[in-house]
Amino acid sequence: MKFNTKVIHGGQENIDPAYGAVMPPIYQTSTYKQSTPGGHKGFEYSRSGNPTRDALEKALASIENGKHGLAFGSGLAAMDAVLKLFNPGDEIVSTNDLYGGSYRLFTGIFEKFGIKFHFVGMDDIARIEEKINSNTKLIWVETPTNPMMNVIDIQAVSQLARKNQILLAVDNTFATPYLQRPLDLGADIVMHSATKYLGGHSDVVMGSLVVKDDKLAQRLYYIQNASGAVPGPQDSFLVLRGIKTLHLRMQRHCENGAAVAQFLKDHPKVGKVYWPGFEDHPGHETAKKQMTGFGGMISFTTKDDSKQSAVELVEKLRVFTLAESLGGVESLAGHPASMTHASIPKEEREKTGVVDSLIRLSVGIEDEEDLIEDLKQALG
Ligand code: P1T
Repeated sequence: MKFNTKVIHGGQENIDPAYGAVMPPIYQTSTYKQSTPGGHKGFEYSRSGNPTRDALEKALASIENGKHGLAFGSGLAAMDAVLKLFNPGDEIVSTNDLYGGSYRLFTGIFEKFGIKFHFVGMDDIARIEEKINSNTKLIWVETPTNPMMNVIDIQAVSQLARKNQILLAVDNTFATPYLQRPLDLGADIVMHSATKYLGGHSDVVMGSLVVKDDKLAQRLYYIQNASGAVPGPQDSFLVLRGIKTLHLRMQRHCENGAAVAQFLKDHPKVGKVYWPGFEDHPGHETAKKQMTGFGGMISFTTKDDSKQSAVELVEKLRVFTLAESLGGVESLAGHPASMTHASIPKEEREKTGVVDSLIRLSVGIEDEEDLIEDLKQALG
């Protein structure tokens, strides 16, 4: 099956044996009748498993070319499950530019439990290699990164991980499996904030993991069930529905992203524009190699490099909504330093370019002309 067919049919065989419903019913139930203790029809309690969630998990596995999908109550809950694979004394090498909440989970929660994190710029593989020692258990890659749009060579990192028998996890939230499939490039775990493009309509908070390896899937399933951060059936239904139009939405996100990025680049009141589709973007060649398009996420600075001009700009936007999050049908604008990345100390975030004049756009699927008009009026 090719990708556009998979988003609609992948893992969805025999979805409703009872009546043949084309979409799985929302099994709004916490538990299931047993005929004798332990005698059930595949589900016993909805933390352990629910048919609607199961349909979604199979779809997730299918579109990422994996074997096992696991859904969680949020993207951070999915990451939390990955981190619970490890023990005190274990070390993790992570990209230094990543979602602020991911950084907070690593440093604010798991460091306390004795896991050591190294944050490095992953444009140079040698920097990752420098941090690897016998305690290193995981490399955490986010690509393109949030919000600086750095592109990390998944295949190159996976070769390094394999050589050292370290797991590689890739946060594929920005790219989506429409543009990039990390498991095909050698990653062991692919993670999503399904809140974003997979859900696609800004109406659900959810996370997911997909893996190929049976043993790793079993360990993650154990954590999913034992820790219990699972999504409900209604949300599972919504994300499954969202996935069915992922390919169409992503096409438009990419087209609008390209138009908005070029408009910003040409505008005299704009400073730097970060979008991997530009030939002069340092990760452009890698993006061309591992992605099938450049997406609709763009970050840029204002020309005068001041917080004031950035804040004024986002306040003036009318079609773009000033809000956290990304990946929905509607265009959003954010000020990372005071919103999504406020949990990273100023000194740390400025090292990676998250300065006070930085604005992040999630370009939606509206008419391109309206988006550009809106930016034009806001830039004055
Ligand atoms: O919000 P949640 O579903 O828990 O996902 C966390 C997360 C993980 N990884 C990436 C790359 C993300 O962008 C996010 C969430 N990000 C935002 C809310 C944001 O506006 O950047």
